[in-house]
Amino acid sequence: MTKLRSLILFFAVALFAACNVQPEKTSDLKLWYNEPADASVKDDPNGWRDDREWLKALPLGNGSMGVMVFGDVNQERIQLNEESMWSGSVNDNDNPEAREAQQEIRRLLFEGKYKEATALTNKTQICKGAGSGHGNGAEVPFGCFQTLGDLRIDFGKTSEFENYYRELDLNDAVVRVKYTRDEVNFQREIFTSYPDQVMVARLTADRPGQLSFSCTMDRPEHFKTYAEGGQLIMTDALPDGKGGENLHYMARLKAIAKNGKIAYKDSQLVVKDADEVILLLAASTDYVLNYPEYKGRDYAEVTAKSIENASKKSYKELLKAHLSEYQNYFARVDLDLTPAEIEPVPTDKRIELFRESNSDPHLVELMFQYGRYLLISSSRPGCLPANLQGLWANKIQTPWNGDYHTDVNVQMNYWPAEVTNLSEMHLPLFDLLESLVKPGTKTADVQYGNRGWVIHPITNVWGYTAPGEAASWGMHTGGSAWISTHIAEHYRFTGDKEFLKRMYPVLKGASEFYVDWLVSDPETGKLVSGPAVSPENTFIAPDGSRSQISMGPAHDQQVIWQLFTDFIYASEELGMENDFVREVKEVRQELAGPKIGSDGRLMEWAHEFPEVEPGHRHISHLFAVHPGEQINTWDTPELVNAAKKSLDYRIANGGGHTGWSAAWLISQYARVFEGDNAKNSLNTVLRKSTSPNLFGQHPPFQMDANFGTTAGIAEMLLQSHAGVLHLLPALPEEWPEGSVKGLKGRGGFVVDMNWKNSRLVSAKIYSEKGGKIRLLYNSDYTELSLEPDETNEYKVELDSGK
Ligand code: FUC
Repeated sequence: MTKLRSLILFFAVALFAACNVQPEKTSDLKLWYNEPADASVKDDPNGWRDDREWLKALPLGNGSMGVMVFGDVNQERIQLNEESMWSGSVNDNDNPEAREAQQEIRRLLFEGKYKEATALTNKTQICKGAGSGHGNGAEVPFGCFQTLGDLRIDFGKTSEFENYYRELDLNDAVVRVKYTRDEVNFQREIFTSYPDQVMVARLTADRPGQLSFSCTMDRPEHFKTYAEGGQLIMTDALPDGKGGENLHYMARLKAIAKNGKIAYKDSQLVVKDADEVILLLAASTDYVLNYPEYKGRDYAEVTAKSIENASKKSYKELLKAHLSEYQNYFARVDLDLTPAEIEPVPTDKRIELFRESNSDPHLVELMFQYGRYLLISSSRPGCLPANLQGLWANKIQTPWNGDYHTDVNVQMNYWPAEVTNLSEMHLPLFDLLESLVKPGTKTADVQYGNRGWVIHPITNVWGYTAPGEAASWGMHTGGSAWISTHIAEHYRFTGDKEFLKRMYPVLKGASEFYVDWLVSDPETGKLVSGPAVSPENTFIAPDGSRSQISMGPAHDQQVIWQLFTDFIYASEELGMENDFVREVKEVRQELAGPKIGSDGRLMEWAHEFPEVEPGHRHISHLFAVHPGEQINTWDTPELVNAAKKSLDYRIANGGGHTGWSAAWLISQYARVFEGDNAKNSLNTVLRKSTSPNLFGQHPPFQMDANFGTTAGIAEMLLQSHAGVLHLLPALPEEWPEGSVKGLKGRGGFVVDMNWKNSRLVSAKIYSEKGGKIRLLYNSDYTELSLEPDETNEYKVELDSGK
C-alpha cells in the first residue's frame, strides 16, 4: 500500500471514530452502520436488478422464515420470506423423443459433427414445455421462489433524529436499531426464532407512552389482508403456472404492548402511546416436500399455534430459547486472523476501504463467520435447503427463479457445512435429494431408458428433474452425480451410519443411472459420458461450430468417478458386497480419466478444443481438485501441476468475474497450496462481489459467493480430503499470526490451532468417534490414534521450528 493510501485510510478511520455511534463492545462479529436502509425507496419490479436499499438491510432467518430489517426510523420495513413461497406446480417436462435419438447424437459427436449433434440435441433431448422459463419462471409451471411480502411499521413522523446506530450481531443473531428523536431514545430488537417459529420484534423507548405506530402487511401481488381474532393476517395463493393457483400461504401478526392501546382496524394494526411493544409474526404455507402432491400442511393452524404459544412467553424467555438454540451451532468455531485491534469503522465503509487496501483481516473473519451465520439462518434441520438467494428475496421474479442450480451453485452453498462444524445444516439438502429420486427415476426412464435416477442443471421444490431448455446449458447430465457426492462427504465428517443407510439407496440409484449411461469411446475404448456439457462453457468444434455438448467432458468424467468412489466406499462401510458393487468397481476402472493438454493444462474436453471464453466463470474440469479428491498432491502430482496451469490461465483471461466463481478459486488455490493466490481470490470477492450488507453478488445478488468464501477460508486453514489431516496448508503471507477453533476434518476430527510468524505453534485435535489419522504440517507427518470419546481432548504439540 502506498503511503498516501495509508494516510487516507488513517484519516477515514479517525473520522468515522470521531463522528459516529459505535458498537458498545468492539467485536469482529458485528455488521454495523450509522445510517438506515431507506424504506421509502421502492423496489425495482425487474427481478434481475438489485435494489440498493434492500442490499443495506440486515438478514435474519430461522431456516424457514427469513426477514430483512431496514432499520428505517420513520417507516420500518421488514421484508419477509418463507422458504416454500414458490409459484408453479408439479409438471411433466420429460421428453419422450430423447431416447430414440441418443445413439445418433453420440455417433455424430464421435464423428466430429458437432453442429448436427447440437441441432438434434436441441430438437430431441431438452425438456418438454417451458422448462425454467429461461430463468423467468414465475408464471410457468417451474415457478419461482418469491417474496412473502413486507411488514411496514409507520411511525407517522418525519422529524430529525440523531445518534443513529444499527447492527446485526452474529454472536446472537439479533438486529438492533437505536436512535434519538425529540430527546427520547428509541430501540428495536429483532430476531427470528427456530424453537418458537416466530419473528420477534421488541420496540422500546426510555420514556413512557412514546410508542405510537401502525403496521400493515403487503406484497406486490396475490395478497389480501384483514384483521381477525386480535391479529393482522395476510393470505392468498400463488399461480401454478398452468392458469390456476397452487401454493397457499399465510402470515399472522400480533402485538403485545405494555400500557397504551392496540387496535386492529381493517388491514391495520394500530398501537398508541405504549411503553414497550412486542410484535410476533408467524408465516407458513401448505407446502410439503413430497412428490408428487407437495401439499398438506395446515398453514392456518400452524401459524395460529406459533403465535398462541409465543404469546404465552415473555420476551426474555423467547430470546433465551432463541439464543441457546442458535449459539449451539454458531459458537462452535472461532477465527482470529490478526492480533491488531479492530478499528471502529461501519461495515459498509469498511467494504469501501477494502477496495483500496485489499487488506482487512477482521473483515475476513466477519465474512467467514457471516457465511456460517447465513447457512444456519437459511438451512436448519427439517427445512428446505438454501437456494440461490439463501432464503432472502424481495421480488416476485427472482433471478434464475431463486432455484437450486445443480451445476455448482447449490453444492457450493453446502461446502462450508461440514468443515465449519455445521453438519446439521447440511441435512435439508439430503431431504431434497431424497425427494428427487421418484421424479428423477421417471426422467431416467423416459429420457434415456436407464435404471436409477437423474437430475440436470436445475431443480425446484416441485421435483423438476428434466434437462434445461437448451443444449448449451441444459444437458448437464452430471447434476445427480455431483449432488450425490454430498452424501459420502457428510458421512466422512460425521460417521453417522444411520444416515448412510438411509441415503444408500439414493447413492445406489445415482450410480445405476451412470452405469447405464456411459458408452465406450470408439477411439480409446474408455467409458465416456455424453451428450454432455462442461457447465456452461463453449468451445470451437473441429467443424467450426460453437458447441457446448461433447462426449466425455472432463467434468462429467470426474463427478462420475467421485460418485462411484463414494458408492464403493459407502458399500464397504455398510458391508455390502454384491454384483452391482462389483460392476461399479469395474466400470470405474474403465472410465476415461483426466488428461493433460499440449500446453500443460488440464483438459476440459476429451479433445483440445479452443475455448470461446478462456476466462469462463465455471471451472468445472477442476472439480477433481476441489471439491472432489481424484486429483491431489499425493496420488496425482502431475495433474495438480496441470490444474495450477489451468487456474492461472483462467485468471489471466479474466476468470473469477462472478462472486461464486471467485469464491471457488479460493478453495482451488488452497487445494494446490497457493495461499497468496487463494487470498487474492478472496480479495476479488470482497472487492467486486460484496454488497453493503455483505451479501454476495453475481451480480445480481446470489448467496453462493458467501458460502463459497467461507468454505474457501476454511480450506486455506485445514484440509482432510486425501486421508491426511493437513494443518495450515495454504496460509497466506498476510495472516502471519492467528488462531482457529472448531474446524472439522473428515473422520470427525475437530481442530484448534494457533500460529505465529507464519508457522504453526500448536494444534489440539479432538476426536469425536475415535480413529487413526495422519497429521501433516509442512512436510512433517505424525500418526495419531485417538480414543472414541467426544469430550476427551488430545493435544498435539508441534515444533514450530521444524
Ligand atoms: C449457473 C451459473 C450462472 C449463475 C446461475 C444461477 O448456471 O453459470 O453464472 O450463477 O448458475
